[in-house]
Amino acid sequence: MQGPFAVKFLDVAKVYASSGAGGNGCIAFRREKFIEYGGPYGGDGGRGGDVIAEAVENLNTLIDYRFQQHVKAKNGEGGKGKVMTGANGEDAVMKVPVGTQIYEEDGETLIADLTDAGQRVRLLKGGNGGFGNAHFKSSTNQAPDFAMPGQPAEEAVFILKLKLIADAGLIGMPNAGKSTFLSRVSAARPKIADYPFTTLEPQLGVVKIDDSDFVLADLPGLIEGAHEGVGLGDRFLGHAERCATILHLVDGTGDGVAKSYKTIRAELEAYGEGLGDKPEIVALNKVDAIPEKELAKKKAALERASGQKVHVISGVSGEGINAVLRAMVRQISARRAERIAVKPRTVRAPLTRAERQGVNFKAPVVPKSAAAELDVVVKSARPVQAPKKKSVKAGAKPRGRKKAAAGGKARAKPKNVRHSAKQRAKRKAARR
Ligand SMILES: Nc1nc2c(ncn2[C@@H]2O[C@H](COP(=O)(O)OP(=O)(O)OP(=O)(O)O)[C@@H](O)[C@H]2O)c(=O)[nH]1
Ligand SMILES: [Mg+2]
Repeated sequence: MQGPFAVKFLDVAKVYASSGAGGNGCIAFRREKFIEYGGPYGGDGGRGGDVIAEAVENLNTLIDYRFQQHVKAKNGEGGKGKVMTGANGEDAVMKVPVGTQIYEEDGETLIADLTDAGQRVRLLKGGNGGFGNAHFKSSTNQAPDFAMPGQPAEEAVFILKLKLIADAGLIGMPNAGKSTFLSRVSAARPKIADYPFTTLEPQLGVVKIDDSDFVLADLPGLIEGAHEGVGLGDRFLGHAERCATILHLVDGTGDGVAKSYKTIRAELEAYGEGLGDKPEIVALNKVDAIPEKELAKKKAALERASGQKVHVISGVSGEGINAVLRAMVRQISARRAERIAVKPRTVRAPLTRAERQGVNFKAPVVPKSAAAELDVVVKSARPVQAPKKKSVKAGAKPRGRKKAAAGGKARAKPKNVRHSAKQRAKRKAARR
């Protein structure tokens, strides 16, 4: 796959979308027996439908949009006589898999990132209906003979890109045993064969271990130079970007396990997008086929190269697999906990007047935890100043509100009292 957006994504689709135009307003006059001067009687046009994108659970690919590239919402109906408003046009809802990103035609300007099932965004707005002539009647124009046309539809081209949302990704050279591992730990049945590049597109499986489960993606094999397009290239690595962890499988039957480990690491670093810093679990695979005297040497070499503990496993015999899965679950749970902590809390609506005045509605909403990290000063509601305390003489009688608080009957504050000229002069003198 070549082209501007071919590099990092498996599933890309181009969609030509247009919203519905608004219906025209109607020009009509009331003409009925026994009703003189019926007057203007034309209704308004209906609204055109919107184009909406919605993430749904049961879709996994964008394949539908390869076959159906045009999405169009219905136009609003024109207004009719008897002041009847035209029907609104139906919205066009584009159902896309969870994890779809919607870009403008350039393929780079992100409009929406649909990461949760049920999430909806309006991509194009339908045109409003035009007013019918009945709308324009007034005392000075009792028989308007004009109406407004409906607003035109909007049109745009969108690029949809799907990144699978897997919790963990399987990375390694071709033939490292990635598909075998996936078929061992999940119900997925990817193709397994003794030649490189058996897997041509990512495969997903749900792994259940102890009380937890997670989604594991088997990604096509990488070879040296993948970031320059050698082999299948690194376009599938986009799917690993959102994983909490990656499981790096190294074929233990081959020579140079450290070298093959380093080759893959170099490809991850070259790909960028933070893949090089992602938590990684390293496993020496196919232990059932490694001669015993070589095992310790290979494990030590791999540990030296990776600088971490290496699991010794076999996708065929099942050896060591549970320990690897548990290590993955630990990293996935840590990431899930992190996400929950960062999720913005629902903000309570300001209740008092002072709170309302203190809210800057135009300010960006930053969750407090994130603000601390970003070193952003989150302005809270303006502090309400505590009333100044007046020194009260000992034994003085409480007056006014204080008297009311003390249980006495407060005198109502006089409103708009007109003072006499003498009183006004006295108050003026006092102010000076
Ligand atoms: N002995 C042994 N053979 C294995 C093991 N895992 C995989 N194999 C064999 O290795 C070969 C390649 O396995 P796959 O699972 O297709 O490897 P892959 O990493 O998915 O390969 P690509 O899809 O081509 O990248 C197959 O012939 C498997 O039978 C293992 O644990 N032990
Ligand atoms: Mg495979």
